[in-house]
Amino acid sequence: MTDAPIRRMAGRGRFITFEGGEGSGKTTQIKKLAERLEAAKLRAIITREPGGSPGAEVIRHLLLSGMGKLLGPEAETLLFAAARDDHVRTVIQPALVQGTWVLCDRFSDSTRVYQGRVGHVAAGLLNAMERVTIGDLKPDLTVILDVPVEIGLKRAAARRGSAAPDRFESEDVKFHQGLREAYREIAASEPQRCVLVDASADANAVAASIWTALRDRFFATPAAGIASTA
Ligand code: T5A
Repeated sequence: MTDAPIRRMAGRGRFITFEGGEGSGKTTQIKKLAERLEAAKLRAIITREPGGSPGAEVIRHLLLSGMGKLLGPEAETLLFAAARDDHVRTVIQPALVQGTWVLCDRFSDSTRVYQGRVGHVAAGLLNAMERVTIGDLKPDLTVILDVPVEIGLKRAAARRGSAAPDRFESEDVKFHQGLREAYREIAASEPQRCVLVDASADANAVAASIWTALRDRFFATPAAGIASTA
């Protein structure tokens, strides 16, 4: 595919988050996008949640092992928030300030969906946690990968091989269906920030849709903050 001229952008880097249910292909697509940005001579880092910084990776281990679940939904939510706080302060914000693009595998929408919508943690607690951990930091673009639950779970199982399913993969199909619906609702309610991408297609077709969304938002017009031709 030929791209419209990609131009270097001045100032703060762009913050792009990837969301979706289990096995929706976030990791695969983030790598493809990073390669594409690198080819366009834009500096980008890949990171993830929970985790992404040394402190947050320790908490990730606790959460995915199921330890957080034993503490109850509110305490588990606080652990996600503690990990996010460290990740935002030590990795995401410094990179954005330096003009680096940040591609993040899951962010606050995951908490809204997994702990809030499906896990029934009260909105008041989620709002308070967001104020503390992310403040005004909103993704410039959130790519929501939408795939039927059975396809996503099959992909996740194939990738996992003989390893045991983690804390969330082991939830029932109704839980995963709820995740999908909640993500679709977020995409519909925040079209400025979110793009819903059909992730059941092959990986290169999905990557092409994501690139089109990026191009339209960030590279199409001088008003989008373009400084000079790369
Ligand atoms: N969580 C996270 C919360 O509950 N609250 C929070 O606030 C946060 C931040 C993290 C878990 O934590 C929860 C959500 C999660 O359950 P994780 O290990 O990081 O867990 O796992 P996930 O984010 O769910 O990611 P997965 O690794 O399961 O899946 P991905 O990254 O979406 O998918 P990917 O790219 O690894 O692909 C899976 C397999 O499918 C193939 C790949 O090759 C791979 O084998 N694949 C495709 N096959 C066919 N067609 C395509 N288009 C394909 N794309 C990928």
